Amino acid sequence: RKSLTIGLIPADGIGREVIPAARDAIIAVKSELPELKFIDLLAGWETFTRTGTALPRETVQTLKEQCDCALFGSVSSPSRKVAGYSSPIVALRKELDLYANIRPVVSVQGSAVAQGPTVDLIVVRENTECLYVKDENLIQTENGKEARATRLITERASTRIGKIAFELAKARPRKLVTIIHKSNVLSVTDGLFRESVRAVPAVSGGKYDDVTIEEQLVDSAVYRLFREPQIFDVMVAPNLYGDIISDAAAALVGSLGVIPSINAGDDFVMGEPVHGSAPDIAGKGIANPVASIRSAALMLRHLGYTSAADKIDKAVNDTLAPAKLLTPDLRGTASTSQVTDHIMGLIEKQYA
Ligand code: NAD
Ligand code: K
Ligand code: MN
Repeated sequence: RKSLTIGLIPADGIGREVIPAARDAIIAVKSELPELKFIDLLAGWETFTRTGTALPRETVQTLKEQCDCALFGSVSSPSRKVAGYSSPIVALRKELDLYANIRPVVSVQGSAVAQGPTVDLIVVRENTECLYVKDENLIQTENGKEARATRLITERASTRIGKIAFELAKARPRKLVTIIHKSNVLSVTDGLFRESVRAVPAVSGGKYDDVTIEEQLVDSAVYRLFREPQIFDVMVAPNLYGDIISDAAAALVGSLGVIPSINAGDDFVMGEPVHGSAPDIAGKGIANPVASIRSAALMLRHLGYTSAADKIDKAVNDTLAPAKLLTPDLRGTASTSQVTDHIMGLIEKQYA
């Protein structure tokens, strides 16, 4: 690659405060990267209220035609139904076929903010189906309203997310995949997910023979996650369980504000902090930029720019571990820009 074109979609709330921090971190490692180009793109609730669409056609087109990858911030989706609105992040994952949501949750060594046992796991969340197909219906019956939703699980999507999980596990010291499901109750849907993931080694020609497979019902998985998170290595889950588990795991390492993710497909990757638009702190300049900065590193790593990603991650860890300069979510008093500037300063020092 001669150049690297990155779409920036801050969207709403603190997305607008933390995506610029992630862009700055990428710029700080530019000597490790091809020529950089950034393109600002619109999406989100605010865009919807102004233009009538939460995901303008132009945004999707520019991503497909001009960008190598993208960074997405967070969107403020209303919890009530609003005519004409649907979540742009869910739509983008579908449009770009970003079928894997990869969320590493790691406690920082020596950090005062992470309490309890050491956590080092990856949640691999299926990103395109389950209840997120959003096929919901509301009808009026004699006994009042009745709502139904479709939960879609396919062999194809379960197999391909399974392959991602095995591939990640293979490269890790413990080489363990834990399948998360509830097939004791949902034997058809979760049963298919479980069977499809279990079948991955058999259809992969011995490639994953050294990977151990375990499974855990989703409710007890959450229980064990809180009691003994060190038993997990790579957790693979259908969309909804994966969403919930990764937010829960975030609590173990201090804050949602430090957990990155990528949405990955075979042809495109989009970095995205796991957190939402945080309306309670938006506009105050105190959002933790670490989740977004780490998402940028994860995206670069996925594209093969290992040394650039290593430099960013090291500067982040060297900022968190001494626990001197932290945002309020980690019980500090620093601002978004103070933390970002500190991380940038450490990256520059690594070149010196
Ligand atoms: P949230 O993740 O926005 O916030 C949960 C809590 O964590 C809040 O107290 C918030 O202040 C805190 N927090 C989150 N990120 C932080 C950061 N970087 N630094 C410091 N504190 C941080 O979840 P929510 O409050 O349930 O949702 C708010 C909005 O975000 C909703 O409209 C929801 O639909 C949306 N949302 C979007 C996404 C996405 O864009 N993918 C994901 C989750 C929620
Ligand atoms: K987000
Ligand atoms: Mn979530």
